[in-house]
Amino acid sequence: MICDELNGGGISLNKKVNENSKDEQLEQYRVDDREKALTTNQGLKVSEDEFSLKAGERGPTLLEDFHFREKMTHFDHERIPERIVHARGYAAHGVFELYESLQPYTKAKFLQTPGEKTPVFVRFSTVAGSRGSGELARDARGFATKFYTEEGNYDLVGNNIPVFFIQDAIKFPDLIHALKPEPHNEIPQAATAHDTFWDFIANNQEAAHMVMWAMSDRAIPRSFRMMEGFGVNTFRFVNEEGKSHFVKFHWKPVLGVHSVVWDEAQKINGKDPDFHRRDLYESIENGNYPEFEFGVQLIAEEDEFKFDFDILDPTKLWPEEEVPVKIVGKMTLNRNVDNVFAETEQVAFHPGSVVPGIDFTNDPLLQGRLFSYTDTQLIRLGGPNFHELPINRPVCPFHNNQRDGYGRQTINVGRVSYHKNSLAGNTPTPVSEAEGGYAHYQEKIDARKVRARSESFKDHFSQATLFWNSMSNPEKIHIINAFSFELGKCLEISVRQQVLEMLANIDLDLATKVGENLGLVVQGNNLTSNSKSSPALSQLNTKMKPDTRKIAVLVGEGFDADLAAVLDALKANGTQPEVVSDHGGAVTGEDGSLLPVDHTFLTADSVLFDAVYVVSSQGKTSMYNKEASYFIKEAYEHYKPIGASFGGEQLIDELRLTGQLGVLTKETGNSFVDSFINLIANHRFWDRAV
Ligand code: HDD
Repeated sequence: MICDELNGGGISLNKKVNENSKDEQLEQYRVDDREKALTTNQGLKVSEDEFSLKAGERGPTLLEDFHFREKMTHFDHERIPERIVHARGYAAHGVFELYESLQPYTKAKFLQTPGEKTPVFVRFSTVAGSRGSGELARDARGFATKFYTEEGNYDLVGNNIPVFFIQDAIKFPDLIHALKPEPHNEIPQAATAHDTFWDFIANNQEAAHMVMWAMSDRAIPRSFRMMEGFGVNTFRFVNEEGKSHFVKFHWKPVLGVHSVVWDEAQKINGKDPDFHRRDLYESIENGNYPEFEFGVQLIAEEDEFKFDFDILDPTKLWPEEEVPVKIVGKMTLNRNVDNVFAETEQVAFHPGSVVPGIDFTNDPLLQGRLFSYTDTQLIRLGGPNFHELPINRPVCPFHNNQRDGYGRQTINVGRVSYHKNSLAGNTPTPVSEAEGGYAHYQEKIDARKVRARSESFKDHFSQATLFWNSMSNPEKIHIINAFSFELGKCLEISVRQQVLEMLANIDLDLATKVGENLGLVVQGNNLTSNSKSSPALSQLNTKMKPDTRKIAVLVGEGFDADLAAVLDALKANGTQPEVVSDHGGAVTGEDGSLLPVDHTFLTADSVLFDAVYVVSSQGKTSMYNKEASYFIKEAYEHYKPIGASFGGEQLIDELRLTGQLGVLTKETGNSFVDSFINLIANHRFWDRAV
């Protein structure tokens, strides 16, 4: 489609929407202040910016100092309310490319032609914490994508967990009140490990399924680049013939789904609370563009009732083995934002921003979401014109009779701002469905108005058990430990006991083991008898790749001259070796060559790396050995691959780690690199005895 008009800062005249359209639009708003004269906001050149205007050098500041007043007033108003949920987020620009046409299912233009590229903007987030909270919180992650399509903005506002805590949006304020820090003391920050959250869960057992995900490794991802995304709610595709399919949306990370361990997550929050945003930012800056494949699960309308769960229930997933995920495209994030406030903070998502061919279902959580998102932007972004902010503008023209309001930027010319009219030829005018006008799917409804929940929504445990059954042994241990940690932080024994009884409804063994850790006895029985499992749910079945993994290379003075070749080979295999030593600057090799040091033991820590490579050094000090030993032991306890060569084996031996699972000491040269890369691709060695 050709965008044939310039609309208040829209894209250039007569230009087809392509992958660069959004960037070109944003370019009109970018300002580079470098090498310019300092002015006030009125454009007045300023001669002095160090001192306020005073009555005498030691006298009071004068009210007439308009420069001081403007500067200070602007500063005083620089903050806006943070998002009530998903406050801590980080975003990037990218492009979505379609592989396979979805034309049989939807008429959405950006999903018709293989090879078609659409600009996107993606914001990842944690849910519970404030804007400044640590990013390794045990929490769901938001995964919100704005597609700037030729038919308007389409927002896919999802999470990295495919189900939700509640079935009806009316309970969302209750859930979030229980989840957020407790109101009497505002503790704890960005954590579910407190009484009100678990009291809510135990008394609203529809949360059983999501809480299993939230206590699993999914809630502590290694990277935004290594987690799945899910639209969660059931949406509807409508094709050109008006036929409808139910659809669930998926993002599958090309690098696979990987997590850190809980002890590591807590330490990272202290060592580098920006760990996830730094990872995303640096990956894009280094050209390691994060990639996610786009998939859909489709159910024909006539098959709506063929499943042993209600497909509109947002606490249920559609097992991939029953309803396969059809991969139809790929998103690549290839550009960091220029300004976090202007873009990441001001972006406004809304699951109700759809294009023709994508529609809603009666999923009662989705229905409530359709109200909440616009409402929240009104307070957060200060009025009804947030769609005019550069990051939110569609790349196609928009015309209507809406006018005025705080911060209005568009200058709508003419005197007509109403429909119907004769003075402007009755324009802007609605267009027919055939011409691209959005028409809601004409679902037949024959019902009474009731405040009720469908009987088909009342099984809260079968899929929680399905999730548990699908976990590998190490994943089960992590879940048991997570419940034990979280409930162990609850002060009320009654809350702990109630949750334990809820767990007994999911799996008695799970409940018993958590009970043992808490010193409590399970009273109830296992309600469910679901023996099904879904291999797609286990992270052990994900893709294993070494790409972009960070290796801490522990090097002291006097390293072997052949080290450089090994480091090059590790880089050639897609990993990122970084040199850590006991001092900054460079270390000197036995042949006099210099190796720049990236970090010292003071500024780096094993939790910030995926693997450790230990190299000998003749001039090692006892302090070096102490620091390196701590580094290696901690990496070992976090199940990470460890390699040693050029005499580094000696330290591994002293630590009694030689021959342990995932510890490589016996090989050299190319064989060492190949074996080490395989270990790194394996991510972790869960069966290691620690
Ligand atoms: Fe929501 C933000 C995802 C249920 C109300 N939500 C928000 C964001 C994501 C999600 C990723 C952050 C967007 C951004 O980065 O700016 N929310 C979900 C998912 C849900 C869900 C996957 C379950 C299917 N949300 C949900 C319900 C309600 C809300 C049931 C209320 C009825 N969500 C909001 C909100 C937020 C929001 C209050 C806060 C900031 C914002 O919208 O822009 O409107």
